[in-house]
Amino acid sequence: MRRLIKFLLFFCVFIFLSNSAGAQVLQNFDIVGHYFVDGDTITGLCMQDHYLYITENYDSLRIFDLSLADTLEQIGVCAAPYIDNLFINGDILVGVAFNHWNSFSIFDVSSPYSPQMIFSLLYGFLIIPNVDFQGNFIYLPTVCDLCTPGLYVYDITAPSNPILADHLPYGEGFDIDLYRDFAYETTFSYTEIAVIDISNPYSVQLANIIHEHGGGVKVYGNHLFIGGPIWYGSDPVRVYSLQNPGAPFLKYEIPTSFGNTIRIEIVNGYLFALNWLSGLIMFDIGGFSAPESLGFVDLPADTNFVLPQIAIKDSIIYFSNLEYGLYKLAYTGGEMVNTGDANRDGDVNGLDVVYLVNYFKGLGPAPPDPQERGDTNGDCTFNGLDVIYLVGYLRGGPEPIRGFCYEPPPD
Ligand SMILES: [Ca+2]
Ligand SMILES: [Ca+2]
Repeated sequence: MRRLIKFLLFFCVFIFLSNSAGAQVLQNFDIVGHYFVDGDTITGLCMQDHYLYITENYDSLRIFDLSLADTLEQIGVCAAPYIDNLFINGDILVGVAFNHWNSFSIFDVSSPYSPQMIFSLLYGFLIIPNVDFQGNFIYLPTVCDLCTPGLYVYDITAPSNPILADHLPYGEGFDIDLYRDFAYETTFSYTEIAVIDISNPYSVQLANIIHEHGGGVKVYGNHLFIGGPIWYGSDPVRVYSLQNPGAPFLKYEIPTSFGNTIRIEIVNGYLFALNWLSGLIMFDIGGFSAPESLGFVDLPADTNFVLPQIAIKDSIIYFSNLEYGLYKLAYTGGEMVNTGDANRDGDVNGLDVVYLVNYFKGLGPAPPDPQERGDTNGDCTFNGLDVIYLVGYLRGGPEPIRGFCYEPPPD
């Protein structure tokens, strides 16, 4: 009953805020595409390589190949009932629901031209806002109606037949991210962050509790970023060090102008704080300078309590906005740092390896911004290991990343 009251309150205030927030304000962003505007409902959104995945009208999964054209070129579609958010890991796409009975579904997207729903759980989860993957396990923070809330862990070694590995009946889960042997889970009470030992996915243990507000959560490098939740309009994004992953300590606070950060995405040192009322703020958190706000987008608010998602490639951002469709946004605030592009010619390729090798042999100039463009492994030092990392990337390894290297001055 308490939960029902909370939801009704949530919804009523949402309607009030939705009606009072119709304006569209952008700073350092342009809307360069707007799709599905005729009453279509876009909820889930994610990207992998050059494929964009969305769920539409609570009934279908659509896959687009972004390499084919500037417009959206649909190449695959399948039935996908009641999905609010999408998360992808390799050939496995997981869809989750907030307020529908299809709690979570699994799709095989090994062929993007013919995606298949291979599993769907009609259970009693009321809300699964987020999902994270590690190995063959998925981690679902949940609010439940017909089950006990908390963190559910499924073994998806056989993705069409997920097996419940463990359940930690702690709190009502909101958002989650994983780092090494730990999961960091914010809860629907928004008053604490649970640190959960997941070294044995069949026996996960509560390891620590951070008594602070928590909405969106994201691990980047060896730092944990926590957004201020719904109702906390002025909460900053807090940055915790994960030097000791089981006992994060607060290192820095990034002020936000509109708080309510229910989701955080970070790509190559650029942090996107997604606001509950359908906007986002972009911060530069990479390199050695103090994080700074680069711009924001404030679009018409949703009319339902669904968490927006974004997908980012280069300086293009796709943003799901429920009944207002899918937006394609371009960042116009200047050149974004392309880590690995040591010679700053716009591409990351073998010439950058040559450039770095020459520099370390004393035969050529240092890269412009050596720490930001040359520190390809993001460990906040610039040395020969970065050349090895860059060569690894060009041979199919992980992408170069900018580290969060800022050290706030001592108090
Ligand atoms: Ca280059
Ligand atoms: Ca480095």
